[in-house]
Amino acid sequence: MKMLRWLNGLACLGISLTASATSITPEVVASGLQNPWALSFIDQNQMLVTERAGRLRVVSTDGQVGEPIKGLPPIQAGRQGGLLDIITDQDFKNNRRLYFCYTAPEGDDNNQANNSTALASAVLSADNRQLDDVRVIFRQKPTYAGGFHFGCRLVQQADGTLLLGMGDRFHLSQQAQVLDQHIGKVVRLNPDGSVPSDNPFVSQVGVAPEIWSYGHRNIQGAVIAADGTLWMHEHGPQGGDELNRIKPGVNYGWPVITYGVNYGGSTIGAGLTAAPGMAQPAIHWTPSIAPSGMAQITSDQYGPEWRGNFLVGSLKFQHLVRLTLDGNQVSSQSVELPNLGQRVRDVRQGPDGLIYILTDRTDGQLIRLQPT
Ligand SMILES: [Ca+2]
Repeated sequence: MKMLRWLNGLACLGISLTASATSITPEVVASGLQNPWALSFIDQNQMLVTERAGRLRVVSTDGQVGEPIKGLPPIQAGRQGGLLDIITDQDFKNNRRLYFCYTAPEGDDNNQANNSTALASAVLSADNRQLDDVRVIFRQKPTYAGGFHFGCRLVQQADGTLLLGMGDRFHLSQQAQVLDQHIGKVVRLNPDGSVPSDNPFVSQVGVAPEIWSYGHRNIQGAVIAADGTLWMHEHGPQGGDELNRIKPGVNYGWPVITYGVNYGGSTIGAGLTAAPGMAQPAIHWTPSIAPSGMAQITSDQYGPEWRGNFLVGSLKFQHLVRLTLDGNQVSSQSVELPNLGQRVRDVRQGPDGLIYILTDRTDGQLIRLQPT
């Protein structure tokens, strides 16, 4: 029934559902991960995996799960918050540096009610057991006493700059349109946390210089495509989940325009779906799929039909959505792993060209997608 409604929702968008010649089989690599949130490979056979409760482990492609890595900063885990995304520096092989975002208590006191999304960098010890030189390089301002909408997806561009997508803290949605702080924003930072001189608002008085784009609700997936374009998806309220191509200085509209409605069905604001000066999404989903995690397939492992496609995890429908892009538009989408039966939290391509996903439950799994 749910699926039927979802398919009807897609039909309303006029986007065709394609049948796929490729089929994939999920292969469980590791189990027993507690609400794993993100993975990032550190070599051919090993990856870092975050657990939302505040642990970081090395997991290998043959299924070995390492002990928690020491040296994480104070993390306020609870509700949607905790240790969230992680990526390795583009020069990780030489500098062992990584970046992670998480829910940080205000100050360093973990008893503080106020918290915010923070971004830290650290160096992973040669034996993979310890984080050294841990530096908190950014904190979302203002802090807030809440447990929802931390966003927290992170990518590094070829120029080394970091892009962090955040959320609106659920109760602060109006501030996504206010530019003197970081609620509902994407920010761009140098690896040391300083502000790049070519950020779109650096010369504007009264605007937070870290801002790259704004008007976001809760960003849960980010990819830099092979052509260098940046894409992020975000949760809508009831309906109206979006995938956007992210460009500097652009207003993505939340909460002024949205294809969703309030929980319960009332309209949001004036009930607008479009307005001057506000970007339209590349695709939107009603009912919500609750996207989480996203990867572009750049390998040939799944054949030419899938090469270049995006794979988006769905928390709600417990499957993957495969998107074919045509420039700035999505030309088709299809459901993959319809019988997975687990909430998909993260989706990444490994060095072997295969896709790895994490599932969100207390006995979460690392799953490799084998082409068949
Ligand atoms: Ca939008």
